[in-house]
Amino acid sequence: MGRLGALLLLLGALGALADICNIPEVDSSLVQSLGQRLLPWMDQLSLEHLNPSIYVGLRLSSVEASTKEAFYLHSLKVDYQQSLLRHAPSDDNSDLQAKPSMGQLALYMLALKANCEFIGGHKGDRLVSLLKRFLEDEKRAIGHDHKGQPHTSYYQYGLSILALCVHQKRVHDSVVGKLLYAVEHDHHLHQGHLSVDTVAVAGLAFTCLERSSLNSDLRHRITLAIRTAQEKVLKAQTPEGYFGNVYSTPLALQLLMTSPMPGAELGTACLNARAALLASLQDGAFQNALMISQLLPVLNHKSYVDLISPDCLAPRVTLEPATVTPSLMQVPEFIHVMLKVPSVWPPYRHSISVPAGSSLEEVLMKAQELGGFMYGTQASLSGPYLTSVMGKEVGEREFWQLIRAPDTPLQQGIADYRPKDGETIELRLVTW
Ligand code: B12
Repeated sequence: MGRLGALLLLLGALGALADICNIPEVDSSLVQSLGQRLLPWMDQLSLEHLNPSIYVGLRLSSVEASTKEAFYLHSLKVDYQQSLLRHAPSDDNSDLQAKPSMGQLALYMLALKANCEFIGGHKGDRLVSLLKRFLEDEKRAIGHDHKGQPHTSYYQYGLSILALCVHQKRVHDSVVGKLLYAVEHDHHLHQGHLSVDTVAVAGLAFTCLERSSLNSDLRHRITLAIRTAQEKVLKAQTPEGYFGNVYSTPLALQLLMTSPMPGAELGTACLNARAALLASLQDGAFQNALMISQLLPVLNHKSYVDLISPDCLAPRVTLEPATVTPSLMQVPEFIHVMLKVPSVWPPYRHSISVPAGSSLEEVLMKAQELGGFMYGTQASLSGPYLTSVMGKEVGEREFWQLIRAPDTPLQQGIADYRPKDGETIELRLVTW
């Protein structure tokens, strides 16, 4: 073989290597400290706080919360089964709005499978048919012409197809067809910009369908849509290395890790994302339990698609509660945050003084205490979700967007974001 041949062979080999998204092992103490942050959340056992995503994340990780984990699953089962009774079968759709939502039921089904439990029996059948009913309802909301929107979101739609799929439960081709159409015509998945999280979940759902040979009449479209989803995620890589933003990168990596991509610089892209994630971990960006739960599988080379046949006997390192070093009592330093709500009349604008390190939620509380400001929240798996400001509740497809002036949407919610001194935070009512 001539020199040119050898060179071509080498390039070919390198190209083939670059097709795989491989995340080299990260320091195990880093993974453990992430896992430890979930432990306090696992003591909160009310329906409002129970979070099936935490259980799924831990089971797909390299760490375990020993007895706490089993008790947590038990609590999930008790609460979710009870709420299933409230979802009495009827043709009236009003009860579909009741808690838990379609996406939460889907996550609960993923949690059961993460414990290697197959859905079966009367209770299981009920859960499956409820989720299918939710999907049918959402399919109708999207409509024949695909012009409508699901009541929840395409994210929850994808999550539900994925959850049914890992339990080998088939949904109608027309249900899968709506998600395929959305990925093929991506304006449906935008929320102002492309939602990488949503595309990633859709891609994971399609990968599960492909591997489980479900909806085989759609096989060709499904294979293409996996590729399209991967390409969209890759295209959304930022100069720092994130896919979308830091918090969509875990789900994006879950998708990219599941299928090789010939001809793309997948390997390098994933290595860059890993480096960016590690830097953000050092900066303490991952404090939110839901975010940690989506990241832990990635650090263990796993994705939700692995729930098709999970390895429930894989050894995991037992987490010990973190030792808290008592901090010295210090006189708190105070900062000023300007809080602005221009979309109400009269517009609200006040400087609020809070101890340094306070969360945005603490700023809102302080403003409410001072008078002239009101807000309301709703518990969600990501934490408290801001639903009303100055008595103005969000309408259909509206939300209170959190903005750092002049125009930067926050990447964290009110409980996690800690404003700096002199910052202006605007609460803006927008449609999505
Ligand atoms: C859909 C979605 C939205 C929709 C929700 C409306 C709807 N009907 O679905 C819209 C566009 C309105 C939205 C808004 C926001 N979102 Co959002 N959202 C998502 C997404 C894609 C899926 C959420 C979901 O359905 N989960 C599954 C169901 C089963 O869980 P759930 O808890 O029941 O779902 C509810 C909550 O998630 C809530 N919600 C949605 N986003 C957020 C964000 C926060 C911080 C909280 C507390 C709640 C919340 O709405 C869901 C439906 O009721 C996630 C992606 C992800 N990786 O999780 C991002 C995500 C959770 N959102 C995020 C952010 C930052 C926001 C905003 C704070 C953006 C902003 N600057 O204003 C706002 C919330 C502001 C507020 N009012 O409190 C981040 C959170 C990162 C973090 N550190 O925790 C994520 C991870 C996206 C990302 N990659 O940046 N979001």
